[in-house]
Formats: sequence, structure tokens, C-alpha cells
Amino acid sequence: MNRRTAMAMGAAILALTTAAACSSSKKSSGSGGAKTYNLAFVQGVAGDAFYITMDCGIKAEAAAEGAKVTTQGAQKFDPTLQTPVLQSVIATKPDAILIAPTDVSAMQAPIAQAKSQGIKIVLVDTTLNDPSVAVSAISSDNLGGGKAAFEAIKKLAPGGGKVLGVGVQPGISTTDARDKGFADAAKADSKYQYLGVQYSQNDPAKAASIVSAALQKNPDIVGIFASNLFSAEGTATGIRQAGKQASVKVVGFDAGPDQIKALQDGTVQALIAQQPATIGKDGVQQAIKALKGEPTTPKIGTGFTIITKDNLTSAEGKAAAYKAAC
Ligand code: T6T
Repeated sequence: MNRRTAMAMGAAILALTTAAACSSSKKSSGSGGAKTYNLAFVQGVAGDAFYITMDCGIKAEAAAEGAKVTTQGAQKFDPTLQTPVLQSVIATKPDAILIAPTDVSAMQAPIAQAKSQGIKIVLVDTTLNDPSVAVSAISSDNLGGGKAAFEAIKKLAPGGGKVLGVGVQPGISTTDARDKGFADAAKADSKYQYLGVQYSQNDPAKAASIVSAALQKNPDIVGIFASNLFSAEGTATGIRQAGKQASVKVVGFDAGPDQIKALQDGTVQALIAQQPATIGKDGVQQAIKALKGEPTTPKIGTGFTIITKDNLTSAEGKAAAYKAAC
């Protein structure tokens, strides 16, 4: 497959450029009277290479701005676990919180509570039903990413056939949008039969068993789209267990170390890598602008890179891979 880089739309790029251009040249040094801002990052889940890479972007930008950052995340991608994490962060009275809400509705009130205490909110990656609680919301073009995943499967399996989605759980803005983008594109192409999406609850073992069962029921599946890192990890396991590497084309969102390995060994054919470090960097810039009373950008879109075996070892492919540590 040819090397392809898909970027989010012009407006998004413009927004990014604006955010970068507006990066303050006046740093808060913490000395000489300038305020040192205390920022907190609440991840969607701990131990996820996507949020680890975002954290690296946040820490680098915060250091450049002379701000301090603390990072916390629950052990599962679950609003009932994220809420107490957020509440403990609120109790430390940070100036701003960057958060990836784990559910569009369940996290609305806990985040509103933070805002009501005068804390500036920036939504990073995922969003809420009502994002107006935040000074800025920064994310990939997830709908476009799902559509791009179907286009990738089309190139890999041009003859058409059955395609399946392996999702995470309903209520997550990002993965819901990716699933929709993929489903809409698949349904619009009469050569393909869309088998629907099944949810892994962000558990690779569950994703693997979904894939095993689906391949038993429909041995002629030609393509699978896994809409995040852990679903993709489990999908690759399911494909290996079924010995279907040669006949089923897999496209996964995200580019963690395990996914890069699956691409190298030929279990997965394409990865849609987001730009988590850029999301984090933009998030810090927006938080600091809000704290300084400067105008912020309500919605910022970031791009993605499609990684295949062809560009994996190129500078572009290497730069797009997520980090396991900063
Ligand atoms: O795909 C990312 C993130 O964008 C999504 O909101 C949740 O899952 C990940 O963190 C990957 O595990």
C-alpha cells in the first residue's frame, strides 16, 4: 500500500496554527512575580500509550511555559472510577484541569463541579454532550478517522465482502464517532456487508473473543476495524488464534508498541495514528491562555497519520508511533 497521510481539515489546521502562534512568549517563571500555574491532567485510563504520549506533550509544553503538572488516571476507562479521581484532583485546587472524559453524559456533572470552583477546564481527546463547560476541546477528527479506516480496508480487500467493527463501549465520544464514520462508509458501499459493531469494554481479551466468535460465525469476513488501542490489540490476538492473518485485513486506531508489533508481523495491515502529544501541547496552551484572561479556541482538531508496513520505518512512521514512556 502506498504511503498516505491523512490530515484533518483546513479549519482544524488553521486552529492548530493559531494555537501554536498564540503560544505565549511571556513565560510564567515562578520568580519575579509571575504566577506559576498548577495544571492537572486526568487521563481516560492509566497505562494507555495514547495518554502516556499525550502526557509527554503536556509535560514538555508545561515546562516551556513554567507551569507545573500532575497526572492521574483510573485503572479502567470507566466514569464511575474517573469521577473519584477527578474529585481528588479538584480537592488539590489546581488552576486548570485537562481531562479526557470517559463518558459524554456521566462526566458532565463532575466536570461542571470543577468549573464551579473556578478551575479552568480543557477537554483533551474525548468530549462531553455539552462541551461549553470547557475553555477548549481538542481532539482528532474521529468521524473522518473511521471513514479513513474503511477506505484502508477497501484498498486491502478491493473485492468487497463482510466487514466488522470492534468498538469500546457506547458513550465515548471518540470511539462512537470512529465507529459511525466506519459504519456509514461501509453501508454506503454496496460491495461490502457491514456486520455491525461489537463492544470490547476496552478489554483486549474480550476483543479477542469477539473476533474468534465472529470468525466462527462468518468465516468469510474480509475486514475488521478496531476503533482503539485495546480493541485493536485484542483483535490481533483473535486473528492470530484463528490463523486468519492471510484472509482478514485489520485496520486499528492508535499506534501503541503492541500495535506496531502486530503491523510488523503482518497480523494488522494499517494503523490510524493520532497525535496525542499535539493534543496535550495544545491543551496546555489553551489552559494558560484562559488563565491569563486571553481568548481561547473552543474547538481544535488535530490530524492523524496512517501507518502501514511501507512507511513504518520512515521518519514519518517513526514519529507517529506512540511512546510507552516520555
Ligand atoms: O483511542 C484512544 C483515545 O483516543 C480514545 O478516546 C480511548 O482509547 C484510546 O485511549 C486508546 O486506548
